[in-house]
Amino acid sequence: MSTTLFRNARLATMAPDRPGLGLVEKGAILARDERIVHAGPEAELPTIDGDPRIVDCEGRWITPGLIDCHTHLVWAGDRAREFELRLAGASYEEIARAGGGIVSSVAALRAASEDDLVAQALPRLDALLAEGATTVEIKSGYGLDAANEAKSLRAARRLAQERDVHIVTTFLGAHALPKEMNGDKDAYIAAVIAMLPGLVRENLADAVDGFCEGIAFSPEQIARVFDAAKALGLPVKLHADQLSNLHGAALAARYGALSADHLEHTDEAGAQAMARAGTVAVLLPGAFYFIRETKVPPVDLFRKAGVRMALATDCNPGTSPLTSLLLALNMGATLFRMTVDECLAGVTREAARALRRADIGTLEPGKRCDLAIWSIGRPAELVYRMGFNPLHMRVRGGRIA
Ligand code: DI6
Ligand code: FE
Repeated sequence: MSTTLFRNARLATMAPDRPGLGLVEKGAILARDERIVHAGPEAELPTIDGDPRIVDCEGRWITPGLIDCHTHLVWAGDRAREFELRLAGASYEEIARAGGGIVSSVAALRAASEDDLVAQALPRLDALLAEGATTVEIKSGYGLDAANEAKSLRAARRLAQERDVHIVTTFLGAHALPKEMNGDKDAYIAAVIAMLPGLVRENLADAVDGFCEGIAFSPEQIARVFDAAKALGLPVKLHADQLSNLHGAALAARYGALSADHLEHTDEAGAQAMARAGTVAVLLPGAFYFIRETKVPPVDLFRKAGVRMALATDCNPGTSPLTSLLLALNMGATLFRMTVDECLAGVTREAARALRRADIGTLEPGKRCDLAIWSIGRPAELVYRMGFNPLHMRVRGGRIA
């Protein structure tokens, strides 16, 4: 058994039973093996038997390790050319309809080996880890056939062997229509459903996602995928109401989804349905910023209805080539007018909820000792600054990562 004491620290515990960020001045965290046994005032530490390893935090702040609960981190190539076309006036939807967009990333991913995918994803993962991430969700959705979706998810799983991080995988077969389906979305949805049992057998997917949008799949088509996922015991989540209101948030809620994501066009009924179902709103300001959307997600409706809000990078090659959770925090506040407390909860406690992970996201006894230790004067600095990384140390399972 190994015991580690992080002392002389200030804590933002994010504990739900404490107000705001659950702050503790003169705090300490005691970890036994992978778990927290004490997170609170140093003066209230339990007696420690044996000879703990002691980390003097010199007054620094400790938050839970950050959680990026929505990324498409595994892809091949880049879409910088498309970026230039958009700068010249083309819209995201025009590019998608002309065979660019997601479909061009599909060709690149199919041509890449699993090793290539791991190698190309690692620098992006490293950027997230360098800012204190300890858990990262990764979706497939650039393979769009059984072999290439499985290859993507295997590459995602392998990242957890290459780096000290927890990876959660999501199957996003219903992301876009591949060329070879010749416009037949229903036939492709049937193919997506047929991919599920194999992915389950290989334990490649922790959840199932879809893209519900005019340029992607209809609510009815997504419902078919969700029915199949549910029958196999897989939780679902949804890219919903990003570019238009197809009532994706309500659809996600109807299926008890872990989260509904984007939500720029969600209406009051959608927010209320999410609140009733406990579906987390995952807000993605990087995509909003990058494709220059003008309609912000209805944060106030979410607050009023009691919908929990998470923030994530949506790291992907087309609409959010963002590998900074810290910048996502600033964008959540600046673009969406989320409070500092909401932003910080959004990349810790609420992101854990969006992944239905009860063992991470707060600093409380019994939770995994995944920490980010910051050289800052107060937690609001993490949200306030832009392009500055004050991470001092990352801790995973009680060990310095
Ligand atoms: N919504 C998005 O913003 C990304 N996927 C999705 O469903 C876009 C992905 C891409 O353009 O490559
Ligand atoms: Fe996404």
